[in-house]
Amino acid sequence: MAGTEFRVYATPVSVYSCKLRLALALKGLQWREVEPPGGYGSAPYRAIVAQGTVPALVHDGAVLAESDAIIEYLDEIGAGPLLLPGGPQARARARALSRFIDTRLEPAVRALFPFVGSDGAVPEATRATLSGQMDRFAAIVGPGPYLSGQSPGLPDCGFWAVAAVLETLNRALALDLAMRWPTLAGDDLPECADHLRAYRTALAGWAAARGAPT
Ligand SMILES: N[C@@H](CCC(=O)N[C@@H](CS)C(=O)NCC(=O)O)C(=O)O
Repeated sequence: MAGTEFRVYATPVSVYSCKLRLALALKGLQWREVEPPGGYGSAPYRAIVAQGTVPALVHDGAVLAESDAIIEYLDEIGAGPLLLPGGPQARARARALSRFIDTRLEPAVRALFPFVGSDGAVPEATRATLSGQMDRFAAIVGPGPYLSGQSPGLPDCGFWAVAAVLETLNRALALDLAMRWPTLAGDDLPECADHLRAYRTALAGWAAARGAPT
């Protein structure tokens, strides 16, 4: 990949930005990270990235959005080690886990954001939805040691980012949820540990700015 720059639009607190950072780090790539001009969703940013979401990747004349699509693109152009396993069934399972994390688990976690620093208690229904999705997630995880099998991959990146958010919310909202994860932690991988540490610091700053315990 010599000579081709990877420019990433991302923000410090965005869970999907963290997911992409972990994928880039696992791939051993260098990238230049910039914040979206005017913030995500702004007109100046949408002039560059039509979706208005972070993360986005600018590479070789293309502007790509959606974390899964970006990570699969990096696999397909041969950038660093593959983050999807070999074999159609294993790949389908890894993609299904990643979709579950992005479309079921993460939204159930995100539903707690409005309560951070607010006087209102988390409604029992919101909490029940989250613990239900955590149970379903635990039920679909394979034998490991990583979500994607023998080596860390696409679903691990998304999961480690969401787990960091959940740990922050658990403290900020005193949820008392059991934080036991079914597979190995990204913190044990030297290439991911610093990114996860920086992400947790950003999340703690976000919670503290809202007056919540960190
Ligand atoms: N499915 C997208 C989700 C990206 C996303 O929703 N990112 C949030 C920040 S974590 C965002 O850009 N929100 C602004 C918006 O939806 O307009 C992905 O995987 O990249």
